[in-house]
Amino acid sequence: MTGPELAEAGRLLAAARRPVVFTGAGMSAESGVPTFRDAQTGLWQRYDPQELATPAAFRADPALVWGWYEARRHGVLRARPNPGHRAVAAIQARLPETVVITQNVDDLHERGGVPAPVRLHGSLFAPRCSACARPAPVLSDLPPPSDPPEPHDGPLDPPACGGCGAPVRPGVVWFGEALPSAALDAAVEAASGCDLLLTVGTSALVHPAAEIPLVAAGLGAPVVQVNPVPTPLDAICAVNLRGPAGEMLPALVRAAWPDADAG
Ligand code: BV8
Ligand code: ZN
Repeated sequence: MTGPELAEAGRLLAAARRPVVFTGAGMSAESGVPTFRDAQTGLWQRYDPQELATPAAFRADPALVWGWYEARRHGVLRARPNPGHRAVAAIQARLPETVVITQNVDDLHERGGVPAPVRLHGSLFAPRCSACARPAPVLSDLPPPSDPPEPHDGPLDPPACGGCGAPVRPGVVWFGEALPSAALDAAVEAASGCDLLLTVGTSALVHPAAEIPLVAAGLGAPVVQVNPVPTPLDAICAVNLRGPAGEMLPALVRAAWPDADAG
């Protein structure tokens, strides 16, 4: 995509000093990490992700839910950051006040050069005890990603907490659970003070995360969306870049800073 949209988005980015980059599952789609909209594979296709990602599902069948998260963690370990992740890092390198806010539980922003994104929904790499919240070791039975193991695809008993013996759970936010208040506060603060919000690869259907772009727009900051399809955010966007993040974000960085290396 060239044309007026990209030029306008590039102008807005070049003029920004405190941008927010807000990302969803589409950010990692080109890295091979399925989005929540994508059909699940294997055993998991029988389940609705929004049902599996709940405290009730874990209570009912800990091995099923732990197995699902281990399968997703294996998938992320085999994945690589895509040019979109690197372009986000290039924006932050150019504009140090950039705040990256993600709904994703993969670690591809960090591996793509953004050391500390604001994580609204937790991480696949921060397991903790489901009873006493004691952090649990990330299973290091996995060899380095260079030689990824056979994908795990089935129920798996969660390990027991080293402190109280209760089942360990994934360090993610499940539906019906509150977001970590520090992360939510940091996200609202960044969106309230930003001079541009870039929303990338989100369907903006899950709350309260979906309200972050509205906070920025409500305070007059321009919003630029990167998504191959329309979303509920279209109406508040100054520019809609209709395409995949891995192509649109490097093109946007080049449009803003023609001399820049888009990462
Ligand atoms: C809570 C971690 C209360 C786990 C996740 C208000 C209105 C309506 C409902 C609610 C509301 N407030 C609360 C609710 C209930 C619920 C909710 O929002 N339900 C929705 C479904 C209606 N919210 C909650 O339960 C939240 N908690 O409210 O607690 C409370 C409060 C105080 C005290 C106690 C309790 C918790 C929500 C968090 C749940 N956890 N993830 C896990 O990952 O397993 S949410 C999870 O789903 C993701 O993190 C993400 O947020 C969401 C998926 O959305 P996206 O990331 O946008 O991905 P999606 O697949 O939908 O879309 C992908 C997009 O990318 C598409 O648009 C596609 O076109 C695009 N795309 C595809 N390829 C590309 C691309 N874009 C660019 N490039 C590409 N290549
Ligand atoms: Zn414990």
